[in-house]
Amino acid sequence: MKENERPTGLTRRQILASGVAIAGTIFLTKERAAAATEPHAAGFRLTAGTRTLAVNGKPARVFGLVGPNGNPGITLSPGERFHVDLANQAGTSTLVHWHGQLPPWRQDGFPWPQSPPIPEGEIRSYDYVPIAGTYWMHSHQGMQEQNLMTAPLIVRSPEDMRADRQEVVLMLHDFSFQMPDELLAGLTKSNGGQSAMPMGNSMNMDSGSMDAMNSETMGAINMGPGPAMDLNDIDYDAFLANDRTFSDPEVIRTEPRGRVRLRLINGASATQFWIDLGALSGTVVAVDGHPVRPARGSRLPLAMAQRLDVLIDLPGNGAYPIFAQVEGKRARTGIVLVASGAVVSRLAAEAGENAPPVDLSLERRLEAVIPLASRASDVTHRVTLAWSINGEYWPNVTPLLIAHGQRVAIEMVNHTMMAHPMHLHGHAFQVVAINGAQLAGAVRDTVLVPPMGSVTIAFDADNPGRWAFHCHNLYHMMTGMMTEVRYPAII
Ligand SMILES: [Cu+2]
Repeated sequence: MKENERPTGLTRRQILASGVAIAGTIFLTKERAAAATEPHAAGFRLTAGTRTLAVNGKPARVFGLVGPNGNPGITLSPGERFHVDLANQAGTSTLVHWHGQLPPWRQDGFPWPQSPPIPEGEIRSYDYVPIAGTYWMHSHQGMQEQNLMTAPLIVRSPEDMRADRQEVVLMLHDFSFQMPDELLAGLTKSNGGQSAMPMGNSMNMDSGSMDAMNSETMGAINMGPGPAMDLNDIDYDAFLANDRTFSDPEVIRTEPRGRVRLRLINGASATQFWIDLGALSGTVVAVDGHPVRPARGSRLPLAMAQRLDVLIDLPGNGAYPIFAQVEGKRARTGIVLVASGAVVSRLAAEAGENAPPVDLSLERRLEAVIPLASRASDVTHRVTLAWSINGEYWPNVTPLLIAHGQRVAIEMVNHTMMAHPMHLHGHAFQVVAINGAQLAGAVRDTVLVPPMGSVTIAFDADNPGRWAFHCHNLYHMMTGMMTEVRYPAII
């Protein structure tokens, strides 16, 4: 393990005093908070550009989103507006979505005719009141997300500032040296007489035809009795944690018995992970930025686009790897928390056995700290998921029309043997039923709908406009698994 570019042997207070910045690590102090809440006449500068990473010893040209301090993304202090000037220097048009945030719809970063992509060389300004928590940003233009046009978007709460915990952001990616359109073409081409994923047609993808899929290419695993379940559309070259593979992981210095808030972001395009805290145990305190009642665990499922905030109190003066293992595979990535002075031994790039499919075991245990107000739904939309939504493929879709002020429920019924992480733009919803069993679950923005199962979400229609509602598997979205939720404002 190389860590020669990392400061060593410093205590947390020495680091604070020296002003040394450690990548991926932010220490909170009252002074810093005060400085950061001064008004900004101009917006924060966020630059969409390109950069070169070393992946498996080879150079890889990727996109990036770099904030005002030269680090990926944006971190806002309590009370700060999301006042951002997004400069496009990516060499191509782009548009960035502030995933999970609740801006007016024209600022959402989705390529509607009313909010088209930003041409190369131009700047677009955004200004809205953000909601606190662990969020992220990603291009919603073409398949740029796969080429790492993604970054953290952290909005701190006053409680975060008071907590005096070391914040560690861990952002996950899947990486291929192939271009995304080649990966997509590989998925959608004919596969032994069966189309792996139909494009823009009404092919019936019921469980029978799914069972007949080629299990080698689709990564299907047999779950014992019953039909095979499909995982991992793409065979990636690497999995990245904060842009690094597990052969050369980011090493984050902590104090002995340090107190950490781990902000986990699954920014992967088509990969779900199990977060494995190794020898540590953690307490989940927020999902998708929204607080939940504390839930303890050391192995935590993380679907595409979801986030987890986990409090970890280090038990001593050691080196503590945080693993993220790909579902259905032995491949893993991660970072290492290292208390001062501890020796880091080399970590195996693969786990001993395949991880199981990411499931809803954690989702069922979650309970929002601030649930929706108690109220019956005014309308329930039932949508079927089958690589399409209600049998329609984006952009040839019929919008789900709702009305401003309604309590809306959406029951999503999955007719495939693959789980789909469904994301609604511009709203926080509560998970209110899983496979027909009611619960008062988490408030969040992305939820996994299990194979052949169902999930019902509820939300208040309080942010009128046009909102994308889609599967967050990039390849499923690109082949049409997206629709629109639309309602005009009551004036
Ligand atoms: Cu999907």
